[in-house]
Amino acid sequence: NEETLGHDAATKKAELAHCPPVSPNLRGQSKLVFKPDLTLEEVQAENPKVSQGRHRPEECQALQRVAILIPHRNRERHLIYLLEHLHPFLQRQQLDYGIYIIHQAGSKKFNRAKLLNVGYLEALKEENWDCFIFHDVDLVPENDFNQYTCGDQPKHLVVGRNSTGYRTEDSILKRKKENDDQKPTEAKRRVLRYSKYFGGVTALSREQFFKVNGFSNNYWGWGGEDDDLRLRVELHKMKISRPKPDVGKYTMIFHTRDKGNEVNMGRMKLLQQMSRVWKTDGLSSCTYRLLSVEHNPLYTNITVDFWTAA
Ligand code: UDH
Repeated sequence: NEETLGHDAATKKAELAHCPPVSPNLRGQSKLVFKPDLTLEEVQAENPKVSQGRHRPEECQALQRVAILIPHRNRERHLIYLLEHLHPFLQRQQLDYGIYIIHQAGSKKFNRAKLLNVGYLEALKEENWDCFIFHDVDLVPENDFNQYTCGDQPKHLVVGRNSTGYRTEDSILKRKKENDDQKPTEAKRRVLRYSKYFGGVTALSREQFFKVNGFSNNYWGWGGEDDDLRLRVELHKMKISRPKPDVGKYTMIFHTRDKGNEVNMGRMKLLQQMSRVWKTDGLSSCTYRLLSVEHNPLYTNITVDFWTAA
């Protein structure tokens, strides 16, 4: 009967050995192909074992439960491509994972960081995830040795992107800094001194993200929120780790700047306030109106509105 079956399944799970630290199913670097007319239904058919955006290995007990959080608005095509590549990628890594899309309703200013705070808070209502991957929708990992797991320090997983010739982000920033305003203000110099790219795709454990009070909620439009998180991490004496350049490679799907995500001209000022405000601006103060939580086959869709009272 059903009760016995349930018991058997539970016993079987308890008996499963832990998965190895490095999965035997990894393939390394792969060339990514994006079919222009690919549909979500096709991706669904390619992933019959994924249910409600979740999957865990059958052959062993995953080492971590990992939630992938993707901020989203009006990037449906990118989402299809990312899902197509990410599901098999995560399965090859033998992870117990769930993919969450956090969708900002309306057409007002986009807030990537606040969406990611919402994702963290809402995902934890469903499962006590060990690890969170904060993932832009347009970045597709090329090498499955790039582990989507958390370590004892926060991780930045994007070392190089095809769009910038896979140059490491530090070398890009260095050049940018040299070409920037001839005479940067003292305040700007202070902020830039730490400048190291921490955007695109990052991995923080549940505890690491909680410790820094998550992202700031105050970055509306493009830029700054990733630097703010890096400053929070550094303030808490954590050290960012990165994969080797040949492993941390991503293909960035080309796009132009989105409407509603114009450059945030106030970002430098916000960055300077970080050490004063991090305790009161973050997960602890993240208010939003939850419009819906839909469990789709390939992902959970969380839709929020920031512009009407919670
Ligand atoms: N995002 C959306 N919808 C938006 C804006 C942002 O889904 O309207 C999400 C998405 O996950 C995206 C992430 O937020 O990957 C980061 O935003 P972004 O892709 O605009 O940032 P990025 O730095 O690009 O990749 C900046 C604009 C590039 C214009 C370059 C023209 N040469």
